[in-house]
Amino acid sequence: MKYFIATALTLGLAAAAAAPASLQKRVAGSITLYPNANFGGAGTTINFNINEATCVASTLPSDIDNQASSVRLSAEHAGFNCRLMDTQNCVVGATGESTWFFDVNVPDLSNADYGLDNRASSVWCGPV
Ligand SMILES: [Ca+2]
Repeated sequence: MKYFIATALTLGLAAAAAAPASLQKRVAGSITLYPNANFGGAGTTINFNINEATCVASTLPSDIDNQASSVRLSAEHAGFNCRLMDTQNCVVGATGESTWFFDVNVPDLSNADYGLDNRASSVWCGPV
């Protein structure tokens, strides 16, 4: 009986030691910001390959900064979510506002659920 318990413990420890690498989430995707609602106008795409919550765009190019009215993800419900901040560097605080975390396309950022039309200046994404 002792032999079996020791074996089980050994196997258990081996599995635990291997767990961090095998459980680590890494997700690759992209988010595209459009200047008009319903994905209208020339999109600006931000690609990412991340294993934790990351400010994937601390600033935005001048042709989309404070102009985004809709956003499309590389895939919906695909193991990551994003949020848009109205500040640079993904700062959310007393003066910073942001959208909710979303893992779906948002055709109209003026919708009350998001309320960040023409205001996004940085983008945060993370695995879920
Ligand atoms: Ca706009």
